[in-house]
Amino acid sequence: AGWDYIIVGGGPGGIISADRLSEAGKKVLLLERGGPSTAQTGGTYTPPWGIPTNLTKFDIPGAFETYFGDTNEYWWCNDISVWAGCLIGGGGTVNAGLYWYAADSDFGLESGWPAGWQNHSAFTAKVTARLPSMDHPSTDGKRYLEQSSTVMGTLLNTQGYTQTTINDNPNQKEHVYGFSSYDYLGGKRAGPVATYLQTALARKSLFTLKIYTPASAVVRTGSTITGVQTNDTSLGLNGVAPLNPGGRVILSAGAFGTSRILYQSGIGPTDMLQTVQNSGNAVAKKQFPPQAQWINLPVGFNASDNPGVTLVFTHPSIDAYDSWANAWTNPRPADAAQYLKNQSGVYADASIKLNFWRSYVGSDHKTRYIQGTVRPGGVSYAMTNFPFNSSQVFAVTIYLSTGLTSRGRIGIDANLNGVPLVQPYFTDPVDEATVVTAINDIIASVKTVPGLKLITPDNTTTVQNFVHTYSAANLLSNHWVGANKLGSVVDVNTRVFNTTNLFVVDASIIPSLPYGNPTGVIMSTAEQAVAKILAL
Ligand code: 6FA
Repeated sequence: AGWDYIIVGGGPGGIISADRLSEAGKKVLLLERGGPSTAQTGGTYTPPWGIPTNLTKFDIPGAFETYFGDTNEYWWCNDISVWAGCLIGGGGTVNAGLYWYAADSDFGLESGWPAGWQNHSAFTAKVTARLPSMDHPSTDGKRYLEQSSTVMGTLLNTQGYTQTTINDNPNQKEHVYGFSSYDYLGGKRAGPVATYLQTALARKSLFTLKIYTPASAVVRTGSTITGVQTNDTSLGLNGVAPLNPGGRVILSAGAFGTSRILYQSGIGPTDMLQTVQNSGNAVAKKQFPPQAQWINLPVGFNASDNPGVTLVFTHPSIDAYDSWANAWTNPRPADAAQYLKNQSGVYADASIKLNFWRSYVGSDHKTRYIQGTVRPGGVSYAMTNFPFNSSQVFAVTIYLSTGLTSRGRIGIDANLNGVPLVQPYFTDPVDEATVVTAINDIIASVKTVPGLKLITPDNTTTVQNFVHTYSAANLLSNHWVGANKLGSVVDVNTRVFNTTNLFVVDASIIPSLPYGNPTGVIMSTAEQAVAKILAL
């Protein structure tokens, strides 16, 4: 009564792994610490809009901006200090849904990937066949609330950018802009939950999903894993879910979640293992091995996240949509009714309307890309002494993506909460200088667009100082990769070094950030990882 594969974590990495392994005839247990999310998964958090609907906060793209600051935020992991989703679908259920098909350089040797990972296209195609991207998610085929993309497109045209459909040519990220590509289908959030998880669940004899079932550690004898410690005694003696002989465990608990499970299993750098050892948390320490069994690996190092700096503008054409403040509690009645009727209108996509990319060569002669995102609203980013009309506000965030060299470290604090130990932003000053240059380029063209006003940064600061003093909390973009990097913590087949049957398949194995928001690359990575694991 054991399992061929036990997968910990039902985010994009875990769900895709579970589906492909059960498809291959393996007996698979998927453990998810959180509960239902979208209506399809049994979620019931529907909007207080008067009309009966089964569309939850996680189904409705336009609810995205209201995930932050709700009264009952059960979807966020309560023991991780940055935003992370702890429910079915993980971050993929609470993110903005921006979805970029993987480019070749996203898996390139130059991006830190080991040899053997470059032929991603067949795996990327497996993902896009099930989850085509959508740059006009509204079911009537129209785009809504597009004033900010029109204004910003006008500005970018003066700088030699070309408008394209971004996912038609993922390799082209030089001076291009385009409408947001979303992981939404039928005007609703899609992602692995709506697709891969459904085919897995249909394999009733092979696949089992256990929700509200946190795993604290793997159970191991030296280098060999025999099971996973859970809180559910129906899964085995003392809550240990057992592996079949030859079975394997895959950790897909996200950058912070997977790192913590490794520490609590005695795998990681000495200081983190000592933190577990010194903790009074008996549940976390249930499977913690004696020091002679510790496996020293750089779990948590090399962590990376895109630094993002947000500029705030006004333009008379903009409808700031009240900066989304009322989108959940008190929507514009016509927009709410239109969405509930046939999943069309403003609510059929999230707030981000336009995206743009270009490269810069730094003083170190390295090439770095910036990604810009444009959205109506964003009044909370306004730090300004200029008077402004808040109903005409829009925000442009400049992220540093491919080529960013700064790295930080994630880990756990004394309470075993997941935390950044060293912030990953601008540890290399050339990264910071690149963002400053990119912002100066945008600002230089503001005067070419009639009516366009920059309100943040204002005239009390320089761009250099504005960027330099931008807080880590504001730079955060929740795109953590690298903490369990291929080649450092896991081998080329995603197996944790010095173990025989422990694997990691989630964002944390990805060596460096891709061009765009990472889920497209994470999903392709999961497809390729499963193929490698099955081939072992
Ligand atoms: N990525 C994009 O591509 N586009 C976006 O628009 C985008 N936006 C956001 C965003 O707005 C926010 C607020 C956040 C938090 C992330 C965003 N991202 C975006 C990033 C993207 O969602 C993540 O990179 C992606 O979800 C990472 O996928 P992974 O599979 O690596 O990991 P997850 O954190 O998604 O899932 C881990 C799962 O494991 C969760 O379901 C969690 O509940 C579960 N888990 C954790 N610890 C566990 C344990 N001990 N036992 C059992 N389950 C556990």
